[in-house]
Amino acid sequence: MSAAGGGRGCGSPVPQRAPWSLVAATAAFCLVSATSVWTAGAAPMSREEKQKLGNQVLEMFDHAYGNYMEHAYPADELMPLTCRGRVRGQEPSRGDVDDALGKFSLTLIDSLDTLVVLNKTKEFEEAVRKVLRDVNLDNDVVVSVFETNIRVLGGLLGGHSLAIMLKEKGEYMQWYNDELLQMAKQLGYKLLPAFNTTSGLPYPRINLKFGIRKPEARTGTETDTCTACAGTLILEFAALSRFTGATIFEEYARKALDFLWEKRQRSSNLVGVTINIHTGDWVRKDSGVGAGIDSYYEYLLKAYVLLGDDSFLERFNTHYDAIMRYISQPPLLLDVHIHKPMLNARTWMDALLAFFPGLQVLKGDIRPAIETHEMLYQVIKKHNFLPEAFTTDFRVHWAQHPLRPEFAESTYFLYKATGDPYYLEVGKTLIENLNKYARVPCGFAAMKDVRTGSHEDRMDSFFLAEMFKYLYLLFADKEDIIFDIEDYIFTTEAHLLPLWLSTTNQNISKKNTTSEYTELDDSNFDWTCPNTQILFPNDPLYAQSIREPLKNVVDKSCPRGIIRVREESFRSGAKPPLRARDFMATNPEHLEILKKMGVSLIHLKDGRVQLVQHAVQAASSIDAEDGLRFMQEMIELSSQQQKEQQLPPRAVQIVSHPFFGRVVLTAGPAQFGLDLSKHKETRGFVASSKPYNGCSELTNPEAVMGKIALIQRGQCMFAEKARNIQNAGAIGGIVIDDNEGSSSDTAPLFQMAGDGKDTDDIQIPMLFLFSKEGSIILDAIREYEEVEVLLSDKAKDRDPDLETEELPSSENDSQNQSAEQIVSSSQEVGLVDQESPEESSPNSHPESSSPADTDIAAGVSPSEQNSNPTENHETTSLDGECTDLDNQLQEQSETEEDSNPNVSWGKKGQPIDAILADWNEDIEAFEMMEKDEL
Ligand code: DMJ
Repeated sequence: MSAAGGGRGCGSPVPQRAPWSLVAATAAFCLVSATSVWTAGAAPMSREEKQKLGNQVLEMFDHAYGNYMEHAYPADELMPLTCRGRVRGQEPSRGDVDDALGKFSLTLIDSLDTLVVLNKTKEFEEAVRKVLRDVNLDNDVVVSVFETNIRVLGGLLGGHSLAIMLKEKGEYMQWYNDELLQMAKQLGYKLLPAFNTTSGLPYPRINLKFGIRKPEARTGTETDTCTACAGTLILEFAALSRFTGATIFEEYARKALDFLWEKRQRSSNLVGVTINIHTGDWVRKDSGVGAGIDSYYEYLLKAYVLLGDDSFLERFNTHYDAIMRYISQPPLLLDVHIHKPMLNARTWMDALLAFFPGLQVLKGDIRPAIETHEMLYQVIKKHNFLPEAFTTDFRVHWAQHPLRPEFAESTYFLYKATGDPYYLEVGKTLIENLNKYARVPCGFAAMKDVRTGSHEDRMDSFFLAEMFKYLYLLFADKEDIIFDIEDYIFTTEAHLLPLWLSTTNQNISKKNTTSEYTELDDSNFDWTCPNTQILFPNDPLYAQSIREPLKNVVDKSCPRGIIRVREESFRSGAKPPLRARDFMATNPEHLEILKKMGVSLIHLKDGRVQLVQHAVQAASSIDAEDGLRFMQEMIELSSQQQKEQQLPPRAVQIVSHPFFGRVVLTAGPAQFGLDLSKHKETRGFVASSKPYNGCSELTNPEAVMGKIALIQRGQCMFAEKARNIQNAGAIGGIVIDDNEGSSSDTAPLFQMAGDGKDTDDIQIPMLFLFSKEGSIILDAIREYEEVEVLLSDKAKDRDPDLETEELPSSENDSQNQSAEQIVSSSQEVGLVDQESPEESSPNSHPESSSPADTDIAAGVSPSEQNSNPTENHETTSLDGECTDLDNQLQEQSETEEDSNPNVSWGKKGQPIDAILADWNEDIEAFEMMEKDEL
């Protein structure tokens, strides 16, 4: 293989019409050739250490998969906090995320080929039998076409690919007769009605039983889909066609890709995030490499690798050129507008883009891959995980982390390309963090908030499909895997498809494939697959030398202005457009500019000011676009300001046996009482107050004295409850929602407001839990009587090997914590009035902040002052030097590590057996909870 790759001369242009086999081999060559060339830099990792880490990955997989099989199967996913299956319709809806669940044992199917990669052949054989016996693909459920394709169709095809490989080897799967493939075909036919549009772009959702059109289908009225949703089909559909000889699947997927290509914005060569499936108009005209677009690019390049079709490479290269020109601002990747690509469309990045360095490795463009990966790693080091979204100055924008695998994926590819042991150390950190912060007795729980360390009752199937594969492969040597991984390509869900498919059943009609491409000069191809054997031996410290200047890019970053306008956009001497952060409602010049941009200012009765844009009233189309951007900035600015006025969420950590700090509940803060971000945390046993609503003097003061009182929400002010329990001697209070079934997974958190009077007399900390989280504590009391909790702004580490029972309480801690508050100023906590919480706007998904086209309105603060939110922090301007805040941020990041003292809830020197015994007890406890129907 390497001879083929070397012979091609990867650094030189790709031959005009390369035979597929060379193409595939060369791409694979890019990934493997450098592993042996490392000679200096980060200390090499011994084979023993690598094996140890590989074994750790196996044990973690067993923990996740074993708990799914034992407590959730045949449900689609495991709910690791309540240790039961997630069955659609039986849990409160989580919106779009639930569209992946089709009552088809999703996690089992998504895990099939992981079992083989991890050398669990026997388990694979059993799993395949279970799929064939139990899985029904004909349920009356509306599912996402995209998710069903990548997870279920991909999972079945990956399983089939490895089943036939094993069968051929002669030991396992001898009974196998393409049954998974038959299921895949059945599913493929079920998805086809989604393509019944004039554009050929698929509807985003389909009913597995009733398809699209029938009234029972409850879908088919959608008009929009995301680019990735329509553009991430070709690998699975082509594999299905080539495995079965039924050409229709590949034809449909090609048609959708052709349409997207035709619709690219012709001057920028970028695509938007969402598109109208009937008209082909771009609905969202922002463009990046993360949410909504990501795997469209991935599939263009991989379709070329798998199918050997040059048109896919040409398209990919055209887009890649545009990405590197407009979106890539190393080490950042920032969304831009497709029509005005010099303008950034956002001030934050989403976690999905972490796959991009891996794709760049496949492309052969190693330098920017190293840079972006390094930046992402620093964000991870700061927060233990990659938050769903983070700002250009590396603050948390959206704090959730559903155990996404993209960063591990890129780490694996970068290690393969560079052979730099640094990436093994990165992988080791990922393993440690997963075990330390996400591991719960019944699996691994997604992070609800990376800042507090609180969990969400969720373990997505991609965690098993992807994370364990990439982590295991990172540490594995060739002989650790029972087949040659280089004979396969990874789908976006890390399912394995054999490269030999490219020569099988090639008679697919390509009549729709456009032949009209942008003229490409050869320099486009220079980036394709450089010969890493030439690159790295000459400079074995290559990767390190690229990382070095970025060493402190996250910690030393200055908070930035809202959106950067590139110099080019006003190079001609024209005035830079008015930025939202500079806008002053008292400045006549600014008002004049607003008018030109078609933006009018409305003074509302309550003193607030509203901005409305009517694009048609703008002086010119350029002014209209400036106005649109201004409005988007203003919307972002005002939501940022709102967030900054809100208190961050808090954590309630159950620290007594058998939880030992491993279960962390997301809690809403109070606007009164002890501020947990400024003071050390409060730890104590819990006791229910009587009366339970806490609305009058307690009748059981002896029970709550010195304890944390549990009070039910409702019937009086939060402050009144706090006073009553404080008078009874409680050291803290937890208000539990009386609205049965409510949960922080499905409802936006809020903060408890005071009673409109002076609340300085309330000295104890008060936190709010939704009913589901509250029940976990109430059930624990029923089961164990003595339940101790920790109320804090951030969960403490829970490494069972450490023994400290005492909590950190140095002055440093409180200083660090207040610095943290500044860092975490963009929170997703809504405001509440005293009695009935005002529903705050739900957490916005990275995909959901959509720039409107016209007639958009933004509310701004009543102040007629400069609206720059950074002024709140006396901080810096766009490119200014770091000021006080930066120093605080730096101090904070330096001391944060010191103040992270690995406090454990385990007993001194607890042997592994004891820990396992504890965990078994935990599982039993959770089973009890399950019976109680949390
Ligand atoms: C996976 O399901 C796939 O990788 C998809 O392309 C996007 N990301 C999720 C996991 O984060």
